[in-house]
Amino acid sequence: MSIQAAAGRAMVIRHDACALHVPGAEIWVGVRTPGTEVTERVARIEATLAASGYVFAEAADHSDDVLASIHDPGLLHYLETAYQRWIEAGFTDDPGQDRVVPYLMPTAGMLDGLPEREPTAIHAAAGRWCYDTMTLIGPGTWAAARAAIDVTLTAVDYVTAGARLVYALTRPPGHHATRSAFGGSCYLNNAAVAAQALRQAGHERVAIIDIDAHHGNGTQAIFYDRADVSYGSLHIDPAAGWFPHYAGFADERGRGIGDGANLNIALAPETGDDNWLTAVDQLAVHARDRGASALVVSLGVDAAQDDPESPLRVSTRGYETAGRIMASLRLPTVAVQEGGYHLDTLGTLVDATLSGLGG
Ligand code: SP5
Ligand code: ZN
Repeated sequence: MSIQAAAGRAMVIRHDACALHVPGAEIWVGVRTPGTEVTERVARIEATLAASGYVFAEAADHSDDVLASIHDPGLLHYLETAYQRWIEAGFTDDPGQDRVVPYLMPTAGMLDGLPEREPTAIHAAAGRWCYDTMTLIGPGTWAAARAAIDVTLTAVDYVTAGARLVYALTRPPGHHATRSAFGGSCYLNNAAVAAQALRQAGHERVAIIDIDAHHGNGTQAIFYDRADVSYGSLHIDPAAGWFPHYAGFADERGRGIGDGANLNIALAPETGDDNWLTAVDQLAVHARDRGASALVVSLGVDAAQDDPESPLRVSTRGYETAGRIMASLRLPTVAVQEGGYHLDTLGTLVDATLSGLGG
């Protein structure tokens, strides 16, 4: 493997299959809306980075080893087989639903202590592993999500081989996926897989900094009881009524030996650059204080000015500064793409952040 990228410039890892996920819609408050996590996102980011002269490499196939240590095998098996089961059950014709969508979720309150059984019907299983109605499964969903894991693990390989900064152009995103549940347009947790792979490559302590506009409840949950992988996130305040609503509060600091390894900074609508960057600074200090020797950046750009999914109003220059703040940690870094939905500025925002991260 040759590390061809110029000093200071991120290398980009990609996979054609990340475009195969076509959610088709998001069911939001019961209404079928077009959705914003669209296939075109990757093409837009790729076009901008290619025009800026980044060096690209194709993802290489990787085994399920790391993936299986992050996610419940039941979730992996479900995601791999759900669409085929849905088709075989005939839902495309009757009632006319061509994507896997849950209709019933077995919440803790519903079960009230009963064992969680594997339901027979696929339309019941659809709510066994998924916690919202916005994260649909289509024919290419598994292929794309699994390809994003190969993109992520290939990025880790390059960093392990000595690259300072590698960008994993992942789609679908991952930070809302927990060990055994998916949602928030995420299926498999790419950033968590990156952190775990860096641990297995010999980094005793890994830091994750999540700058996506939303709290990465999945990543937080996966490492909540651990001291070796810290998680820091700045995000739109869930208490102000924003997804994921039930997580992302400042008093969530980790549990047991993980106490203090988790840091949430919740920000008000219309926060803008100054206070957003102050929070990025605090996350960098936290990552340094935890003694990390490698960094994973959950690089969502949906806090941007024009993004339809958040009101944080961060500028392109703000993203570049955020990159520079994180680069000041001087750690080998894997940046993993999360959200970002304003197609016309998506590539520029990612480019700006990577430029800053390049130091
Ligand atoms: C990875 C990531 O950024 N996931 C974000 C998931 C949050 N989606 C919440 C969508 C809420 C409904 N949006 C409909 C907007 C109607 N104006
Ligand atoms: Zn987001």
